[in-house]
Amino acid sequence: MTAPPLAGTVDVPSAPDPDADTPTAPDALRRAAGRVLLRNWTGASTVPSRGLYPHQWSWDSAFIAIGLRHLSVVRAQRELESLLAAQWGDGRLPHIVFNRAVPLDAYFPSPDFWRSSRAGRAAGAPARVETSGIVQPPVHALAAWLVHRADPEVSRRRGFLRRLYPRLVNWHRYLTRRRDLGGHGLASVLHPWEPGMDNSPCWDGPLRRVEPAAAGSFQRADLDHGAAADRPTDLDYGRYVRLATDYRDHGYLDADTPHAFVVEDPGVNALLIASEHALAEIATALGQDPTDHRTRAETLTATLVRRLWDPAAGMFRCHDVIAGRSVPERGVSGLLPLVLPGLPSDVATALMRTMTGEHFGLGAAVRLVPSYALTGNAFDPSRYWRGPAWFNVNWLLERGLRTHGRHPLAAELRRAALETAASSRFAEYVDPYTGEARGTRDFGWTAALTLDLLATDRRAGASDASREAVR
Ligand code: 9WN
Repeated sequence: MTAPPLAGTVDVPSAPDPDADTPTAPDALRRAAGRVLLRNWTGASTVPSRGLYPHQWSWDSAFIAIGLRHLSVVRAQRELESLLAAQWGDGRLPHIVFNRAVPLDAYFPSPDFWRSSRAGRAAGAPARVETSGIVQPPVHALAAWLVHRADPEVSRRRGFLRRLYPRLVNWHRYLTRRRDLGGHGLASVLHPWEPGMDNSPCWDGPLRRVEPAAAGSFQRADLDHGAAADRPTDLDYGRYVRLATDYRDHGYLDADTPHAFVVEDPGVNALLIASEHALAEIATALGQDPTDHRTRAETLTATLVRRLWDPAAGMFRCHDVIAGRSVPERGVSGLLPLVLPGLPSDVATALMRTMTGEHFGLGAAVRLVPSYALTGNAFDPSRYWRGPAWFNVNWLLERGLRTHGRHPLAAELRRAALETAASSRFAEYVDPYTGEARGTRDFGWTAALTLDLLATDRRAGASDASREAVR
């Protein structure tokens, strides 16, 4: 694959020696992370990985922008702008924006599988760029707000929030209106790729209803870059392909597709609420009334707790809408509502107990929170979302711990994430017990969130009074 050209127009610190040893000192780590982001930048956005994921991914871009703001606020703004430029007329933000310079066989499913500009025309797919037709968790308004705060002056001068705000509002409207397929006031996901935790054991039950696409009818590209034992199985892929094909063949129209997979995921909804809080901040900064956003955030939080909280488990559960029952597996998305400031305090306390208890083991069995319960039958420390620890998830939980006042535990988690990012060469994910690298290396959000955690650590260490500022 020919790598798309790098744009050299935005100021980014120069790269350190690529052959240097594991960068442990904060400055060395910062430079090494910056080098990954520099290499993964394509001119308008950042690829998660040059080999395995050579296009722009939706929630990756949000996390990457959060880190990029420490290197170049303009580049961080452009990261989000380029993603939002591919928004569909119905408000959806596609989970992949394809780079036309990349050969079709570099990633599967490629643009000729999704055929968005034709198949998605009725849903308002853009004509000029090819995208996927599904979505990923809505971290974007939160990212936009954090990027703005990094340099409000540059943001104002470029009209950053003013241009993004209506698009972000439409994005949330799509999720709250068209994706409330359960009819209970929460957004549903229609495909295991949508919650971003593709191969979580939480999807095993709901996926059993899906007839897999025939094995020879598609050609995976991921196994060219990753170990088969770390990736989803062919059977899972067959089901992913079937769901995406059915959606495409119904014009990506949510109300018209006979969905075989509909799940309410606590992680997706928690991020929607966190982003709705961010929209309230953005509206205020633009001199507009934030009340609707605040009210929606409160209502969604109450619905999330009412519908997905499992007090006996001490965590949130996914809900299989088609089967009409809660998913018994303990996936880490059930801990993500900890990022919410408006969570009832008994719920927040129970979540933190679960995070540090036998199932997730933080601070005892493991130093980073695994993607699935250590005690679960399907636990596998290496396989995609079935046990390994991911950096974006741990970044969110670190933020949640600070939000709910657990500063020493947050600091420990931060240190563990920083050390592991350094020792794993910014791995995509790691074995939660050993910290050993899994998946691809030089992964975009691992590098970006390293920059953000370094900045948080510096400020948190400065003085107690600075804690508010790091939120
Ligand atoms: C499918 C890009 C993406 C992440 C997801 C992660 C993985 C893709 C894949 O990579 O998913 O979207 O091919 O497996 O699961 O969270 O956004 O980094």
